[in-house]
Amino acid sequence: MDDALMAQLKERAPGLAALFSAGSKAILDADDLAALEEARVATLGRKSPLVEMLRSINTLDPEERPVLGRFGNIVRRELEALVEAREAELKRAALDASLAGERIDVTLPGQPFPSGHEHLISQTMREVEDIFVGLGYRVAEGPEVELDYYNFTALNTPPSHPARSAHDTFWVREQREAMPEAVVDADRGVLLRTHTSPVQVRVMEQQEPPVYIVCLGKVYRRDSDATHTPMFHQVEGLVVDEGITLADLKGTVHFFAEEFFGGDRAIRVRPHFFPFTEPSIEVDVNCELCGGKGCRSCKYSGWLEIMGAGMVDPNLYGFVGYDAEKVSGFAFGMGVERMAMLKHGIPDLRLFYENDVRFLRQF
Ligand code: 2NM
Repeated sequence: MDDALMAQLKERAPGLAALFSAGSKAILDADDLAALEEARVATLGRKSPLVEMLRSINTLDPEERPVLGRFGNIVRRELEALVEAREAELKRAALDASLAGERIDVTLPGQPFPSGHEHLISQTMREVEDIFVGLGYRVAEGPEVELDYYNFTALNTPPSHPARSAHDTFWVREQREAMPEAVVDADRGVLLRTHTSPVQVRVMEQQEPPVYIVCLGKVYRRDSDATHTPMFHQVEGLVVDEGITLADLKGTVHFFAEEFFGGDRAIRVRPHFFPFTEPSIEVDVNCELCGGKGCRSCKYSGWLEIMGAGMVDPNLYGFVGYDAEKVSGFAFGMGVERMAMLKHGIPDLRLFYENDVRFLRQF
């Protein structure tokens, strides 16, 4: 209400002016919607003095009627406008408050999401692979379900060899099932590869020397106890070129041992036997845990056995069409689980396969 109107109201209807002052104060003082509704009922409700006065206007003195009627309606409209304005104000304040309460800070860091990593066996295979790739070797792959021919026959392993027995090998299809009884063909049997060597045979079949390859992957043997699992991982290497000697093998293994285990390492070789190499050796690396004095890890010998190896038996070249008079080569094989155990001091093979994250996340 503007000042001029207020002055007129005070002069000509002081009672209404007082109602207006009290009503507008109650409306403007309401600090939430419930209080406002209370103030509205008190000033503008059916039983409020203002509305009662307007309802009974014809009972008033005829001279006062026009003045009270006109000013009464003005006061009512003004008060209604005040209620509306105050209601909008309070709703706006309530919305602002709830928006402020619900505000999110998009710059806060999110919920941490734990990320996994490669299994230690995969990491170890990658490490070994990198060392040989650094020396110029290629990585070769082949099937895990393999033919008898590639797994045994072409690797100089005769039918009488114990490794071929159902006691040691997982056969998928036995030799006798593969062919009619009359023409038993030992090479048609199907099995889970017992080593990665068949991959090397397949590579030699496919390409002429020089060959510098490593094969990494799963192999399967019918073993299961504290130190053997039916599936484990192997890395094998093969070099065939002109003029390759045992000295090349020893130099390569020494380089590998220092790269893999770190530091200055010594290796030693002992004679051994494998069907596919002649001569064959076993390779040890000096135990760094005890500095060669002897400890549990090296079984008190000062040496850790890390691989089997040898010069490829010239007989093998006949299976793949290489000229044994022109080329020579070496091959080696190692168990990935064993390498990881030696490098990280892991006491039990089974830890690799229990998938206990308290073990796995240490690596
Ligand atoms: C070993 C030990 C010695 C080997 C031999 C061959 C192949 F295919 F060239 F004949 N591949 N791997 C080999 C030789 C593997 O593992 C203990």
